[in-house]
Amino acid sequence: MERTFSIIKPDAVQRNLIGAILQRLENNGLTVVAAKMLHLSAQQAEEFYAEHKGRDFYEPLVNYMISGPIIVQVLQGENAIAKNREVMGVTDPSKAAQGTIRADYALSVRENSVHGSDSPESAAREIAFFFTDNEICGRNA
Ligand code: RTP
Ligand code: MG
Repeated sequence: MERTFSIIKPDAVQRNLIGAILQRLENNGLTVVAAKMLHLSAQQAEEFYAEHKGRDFYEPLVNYMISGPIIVQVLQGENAIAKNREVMGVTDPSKAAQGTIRADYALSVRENSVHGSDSPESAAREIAFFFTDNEICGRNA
């Protein structure tokens, strides 16, 4: 069992897609073991995406991520990190495989509906960024 960190981003929350996205994740063997809704501050968004600081898309990305509430969650399952990325589809929805969340729901490369950790190291960092151990309800991964 593995854990990964997932965000349902502002564009999806705003369009009432929380349920549709969770359905996709759950249908693919991912179980929600922690979740909350919050509205990021600019400082939190800048820190969360610090790895992209200096890239041309960094500032618009931060502004988008603070444009409305998001759902942050911990998903657990077999190969959860790779499975979540597979169900999400690639960053650019026009290049995402058919049937993926981004192909079906994302609006643009930036407003792409979901986030998923890309490695065990980023999953650990991102989970700890938003959750304490006792907020995570699954069995130990
Ligand atoms: P994420 O981290 O959100 O799961 O997405 P990702 O790995 O597929 O994409 P990443 O390269 O980490 O970029 C983080 C987020 O920045 C926005 N972005 N905009 N060219 C652009 O305008 C651009 N490129 C990336 C997206 O919201 C992307 O998910
Ligand atoms: Mg990424």
